[in-house]
Amino acid sequence: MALLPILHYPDPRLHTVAKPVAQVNDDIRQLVKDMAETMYDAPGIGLAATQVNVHQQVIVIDLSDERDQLQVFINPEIIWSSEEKKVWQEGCLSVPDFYDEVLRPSEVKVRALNLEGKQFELHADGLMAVCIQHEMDHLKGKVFVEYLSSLKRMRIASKLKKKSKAGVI
Ligand code: K1U
Ligand code: ZN
Repeated sequence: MALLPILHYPDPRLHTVAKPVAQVNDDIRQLVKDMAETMYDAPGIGLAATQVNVHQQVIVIDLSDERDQLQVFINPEIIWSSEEKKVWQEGCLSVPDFYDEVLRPSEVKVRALNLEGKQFELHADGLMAVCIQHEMDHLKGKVFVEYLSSLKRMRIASKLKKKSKAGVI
């Protein structure tokens, strides 16, 4: 297992669009193990492969208090979104120490492959729906700060560049 370095906004590599996984093999299973270790260590509740500079459609999520309920989504697609929308306070391991509100569909149905390459569907609401949409945005090259005003985004980018120069992140 290995801890993978997490890219920080405004790193342009965060805007890379991830490619579908052609085959769920041992390399992908190793990537998932490393991503899970990285997410637990951060700590976070989700992580997309894009954030560790791997541009394949892989997401890990664990919302459990005990940190023992890992959920893996390979080649995820949202096949239904609710009309109803809800605002949630979001954070991001690629935007450390910033949290802000984002409006998204309150429920989604996602189709994906599991670690055995088998297709499954999940109906998600609450934080799970938010987290799936946030992580799927990463796979499309979108960071949650892009939902905020350009002024907020510029301030965040400038603060993170300073922190990065100072070696704080
Ligand atoms: O994608 C990421 O960077 C992970 C991100 C997921 C997320 C959080 C909140 C709303 C939407 C998506 C995080 O995990 S940020 C850290 C965080 O929320 C957290 C960390 C420790 C304990 C509980 C939450
Ligand atoms: Zn994120």
